[in-house]
Amino acid sequence: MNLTLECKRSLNRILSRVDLSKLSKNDSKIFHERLTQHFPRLFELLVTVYNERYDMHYQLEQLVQQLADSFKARPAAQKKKDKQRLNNPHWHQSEDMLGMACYVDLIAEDLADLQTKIPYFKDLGITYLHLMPLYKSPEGDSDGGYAVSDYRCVNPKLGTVQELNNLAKALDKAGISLVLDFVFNHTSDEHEWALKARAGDEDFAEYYYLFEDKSIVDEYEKTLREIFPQVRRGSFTYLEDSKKWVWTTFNSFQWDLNYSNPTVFTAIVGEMLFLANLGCDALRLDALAFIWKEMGTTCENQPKAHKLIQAFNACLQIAAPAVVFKSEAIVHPDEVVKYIAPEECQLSYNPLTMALIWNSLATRKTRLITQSLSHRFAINPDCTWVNYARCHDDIGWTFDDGDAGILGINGYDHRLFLNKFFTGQFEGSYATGMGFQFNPENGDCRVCGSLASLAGLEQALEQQDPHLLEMSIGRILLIHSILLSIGGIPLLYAGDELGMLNDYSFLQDDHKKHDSRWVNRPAISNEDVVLAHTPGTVQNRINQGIRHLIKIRKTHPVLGRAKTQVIHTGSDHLFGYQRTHENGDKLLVLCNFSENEQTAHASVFEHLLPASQAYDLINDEIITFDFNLGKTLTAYQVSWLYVK
Ligand code: OTU
Repeated sequence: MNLTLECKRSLNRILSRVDLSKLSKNDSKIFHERLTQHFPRLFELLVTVYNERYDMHYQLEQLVQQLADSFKARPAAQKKKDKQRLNNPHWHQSEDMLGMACYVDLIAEDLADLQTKIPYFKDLGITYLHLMPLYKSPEGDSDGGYAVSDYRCVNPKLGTVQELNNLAKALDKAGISLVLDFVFNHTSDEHEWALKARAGDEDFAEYYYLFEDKSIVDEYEKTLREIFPQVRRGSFTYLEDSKKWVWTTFNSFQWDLNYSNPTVFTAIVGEMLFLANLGCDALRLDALAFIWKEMGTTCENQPKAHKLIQAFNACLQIAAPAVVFKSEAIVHPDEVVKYIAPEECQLSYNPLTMALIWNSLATRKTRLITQSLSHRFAINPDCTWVNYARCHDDIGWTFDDGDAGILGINGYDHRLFLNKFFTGQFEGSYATGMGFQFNPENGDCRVCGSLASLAGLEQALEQQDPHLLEMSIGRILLIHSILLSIGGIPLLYAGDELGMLNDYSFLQDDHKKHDSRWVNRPAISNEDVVLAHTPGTVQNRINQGIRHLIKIRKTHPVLGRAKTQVIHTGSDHLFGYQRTHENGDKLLVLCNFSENEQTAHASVFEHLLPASQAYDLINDEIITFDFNLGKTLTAYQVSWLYVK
């Protein structure tokens, strides 16, 4: 098939039928240019996914109309940003970038009040703010907002769309990019589409996966992984009223959207562009691994899921190119990287580095992080990792069993150990965490807990033991030092910069007590902030330590858009990497993952040759290389050795 010819014909036909009259002359010119550039890709992708659908060409027409309408509705300020970002596609790689994720109502009263926190964000250096889902969602349990009842309506408890708009403007003025969730794998069962489907509307029934025949459900179940086995076994929920099974990968009130129906794709593009037009800079693609289902497979990371995400990306390039996608694929590392490309997701969470940092903290060994990241850290140079240690979710141990196997580590057994260690069930463990979604069938489990509690601060404070305190502070700063220096956007989870501990109050809340992820979603009060700003407190040492590292990052381009190479340190307890900027600047990073003094082999200095001295950015001193002794680091010490 001659795609280009067919594509041209298709576009011409579409253009003769859609109504572009509402676009201004200039907008019309831009829209046509972008269509010419991106329609061929979009066409090819949608033909691949929907070639068997009788209504595919009708849907294409609807889609182009949707793109034109959304572009028309795009505020002038956003259009201006489109231009700027197209001229500066690497904006997310700057050393100035620093992210934070927070819940609006756990850090402020509501959206209006959040504006009063902007000075705090600015003072810390935040330039990228992910506000956890703030859309209309069911009362009671809404999976922390990840069950969306209306993408175009802000949760009334948090405010209004107008207030969100105002906030977006204020953040923009403060140089902070706004990141919003694009929860497109599922809607809540209270979304208008779901309500209509439930009421028997045939068109809307096709928006979801509804089955009367249990044997189809059983057939799918054979190869599916259970994501929330403690919510309900399997991935389907029986609807008593309509006597049907509905696909619910997560909670029973989160209905998976049926993307095999192209109407769903078009409808969701409309919702996506509505969010883009609110003035956000990035959309976090929630649970993107699950959007395509194929019987006989795990229904995760399917090739057509990638095609669809690329198609969404093409739509964004046409109607809102300032916005980038962030992939939330918390899956096997081989699969994580498949979502990362300028044409798919420009940003991605880095779940492997996250898991391996915690792993090294538990084992005090760096063999697995070194072995894994030496061949897995590099991604497309136009794309950016989002490096995090904690977020609102659980921790899953998504390292590769092959990488572990090379080192003689049995992946399955090792995960059991990590779960025990971080839930404090392993003798000598310093961590205070909780299990999440234990699966009795395979023993699988994930871990929850705040960064500080998992790093030992909770236990140290309970025992009032100065040595344990020192060690936990050391771990907390070590973790942040890696996020801030390894390459990518460091993403702090609000409260971690204040040393916040686990919050057990969720156990008293009927809507939350079954979901231990709430233990790591503490409300942040002014007292917490004051404590962290009071000299002499543990929290202050953590806060000051993190701020010191942030300052260094922001003033050294080698910590921004620069290459990362993991190195061998000659010690099983030290992790090291080198950053190289195109201006010639180099940085050698060494981190000690143990409570004891450790020495890196002198060969690490070779990465900085021909220099014979480097500037220790953290300690603010010049160090001369000792080619006989190497470099010794104290417990949990980190060295950032910089050569201009
Ligand atoms: C995401 O996470 C969100 O981050 C969660 O907060 C939501 O509950 C969920 O989607 C549903 O919207 O299962 O435990 O990559 O790890 O997508 C977290 C696979 C989750 C999953 C991830 C999901």
